[in-house]
Amino acid sequence: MVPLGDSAIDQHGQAFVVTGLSGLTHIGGGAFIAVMDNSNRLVQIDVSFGPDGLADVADFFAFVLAFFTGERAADVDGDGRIDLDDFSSFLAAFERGCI
Ligand SMILES: [Ca+2]
Repeated sequence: MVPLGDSAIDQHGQAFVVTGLSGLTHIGGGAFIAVMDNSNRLVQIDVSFGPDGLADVADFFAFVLAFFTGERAADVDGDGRIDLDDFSSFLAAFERGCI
């Protein structure tokens, strides 16, 4: 699991901070487009999956290790803190098979 960054580059090469996203739409392959809330921007997200595309025990152990070592990858909700909300969010996503 790799967290999304908190910034992106626009079509003019200018960096901007990505805030809340919604309206996620698959546009083909591993590419998705989301609407950045309270703005006039669309953000493209490129996603890749493991060979089987499913969450598995290796993903679970990778998250647990990241959680207990305080790695940024464990900040599932992206609020800058690693806490039980992240663990709960991860477990919910893991149960759905999509982390
Ligand atoms: Ca967090």
